[in-house]
Amino acid sequence: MEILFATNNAHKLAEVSAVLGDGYRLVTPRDCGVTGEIPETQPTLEGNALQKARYLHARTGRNCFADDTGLEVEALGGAPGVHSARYATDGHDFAANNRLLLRNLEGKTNRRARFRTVIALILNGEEHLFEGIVEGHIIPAERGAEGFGYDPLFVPEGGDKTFAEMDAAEKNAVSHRGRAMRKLAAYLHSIEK
Ligand code: ITT
Repeated sequence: MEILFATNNAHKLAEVSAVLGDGYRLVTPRDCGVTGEIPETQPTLEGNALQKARYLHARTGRNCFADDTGLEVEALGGAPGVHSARYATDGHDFAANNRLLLRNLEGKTNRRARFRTVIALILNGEEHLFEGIVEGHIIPAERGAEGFGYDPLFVPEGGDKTFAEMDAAEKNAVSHRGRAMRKLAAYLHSIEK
């Protein structure tokens, strides 16, 4: 089956295709002639995931899905949350976002945080949502060079490596996106039977 994934983030694409496996051919917005930013202007992850999927579905008519992810830090009242991409600046400046996060957590003993992903799937015109959450904590300085975004600062519960110290398979096994994607993959498998 061919399915369109509404992302411009190459790291996400690699993580997601590893979970879906060989039975699915993932195509990108660029492959379908849709270039530029896909709007994500809603106040929730659910709203943004649906907005991105609907935007692409309206332009291509294809089966598609989109993911929106936020880092929710307990001591910051759930921030940066839905604003995770543009926490420090207008663009996707991962280094600046990480610096601001560390600055805002200075002196705080509660470092608990979680990543939450919502995936919106539009399949044969019907919408479905899948959620994945991973609990963990924010460490005081970046560690590791894999992954992207806040990965160098996030240690998932039950281990001591950051996501940026894991390869894609290790991260997918416990991550927010891996969890949401396995729900999506199980749904696709169930309807193909
Ligand atoms: P697309 O919208 O093109 O898919 P994006 O990078 O904007 O890519 P999101 O809106 O879902 O993706 O994510 C918002 C931000 O959250 C993103 O820019 C990263 O800083 C952070 N983020 C998302 N997933 C992450 C992950 O698995 N690990 C670390 N940080 C992540």
